[in-house]
Amino acid sequence: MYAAPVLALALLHPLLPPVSTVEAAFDRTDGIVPATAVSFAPDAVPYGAGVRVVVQRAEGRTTVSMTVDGLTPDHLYPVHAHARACGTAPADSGLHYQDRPDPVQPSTDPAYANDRNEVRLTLATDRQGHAAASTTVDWEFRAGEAGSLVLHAGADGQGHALAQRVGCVNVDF
Ligand SMILES: [Cu+2]
Repeated sequence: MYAAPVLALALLHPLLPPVSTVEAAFDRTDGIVPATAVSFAPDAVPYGAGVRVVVQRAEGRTTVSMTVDGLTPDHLYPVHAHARACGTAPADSGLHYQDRPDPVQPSTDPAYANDRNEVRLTLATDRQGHAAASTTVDWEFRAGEAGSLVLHAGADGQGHALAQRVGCVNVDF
């Protein structure tokens, strides 16, 4: 009698692309319970600012979408997928995740350090401090080798991300 609903679910499931979703507020790094999203610079990423991340995988491709609220108005935040989870120190999230790993790390070779081989987004906030960005790459993450999305402080005149890390969100890629 209970077989029908179970069968229906089993048939439906393969039609839906796997999704992981994170909804969190940026918090301090020294909370009693480690926060899902942390700020290293409350002037750039205020405590309580909201973040939502959706990861979709389908047919070997991965789409990462991100929205933020309550950040600095009219500002650019370069965002990358990093190898490790957020920690209490900005460097804890490690290096950039790369589909084809550059044998020389940290990677600066544009053949590897580019937006096709890495997940890179730019959050451009409006006058209310809201931004949304999305990117799709032609690959899927290797299990357990990426842990976070890191917000950098800004971009230089050439559009390169500044090294300073102002925020971090744990994501199950
Ligand atoms: Cu980065």
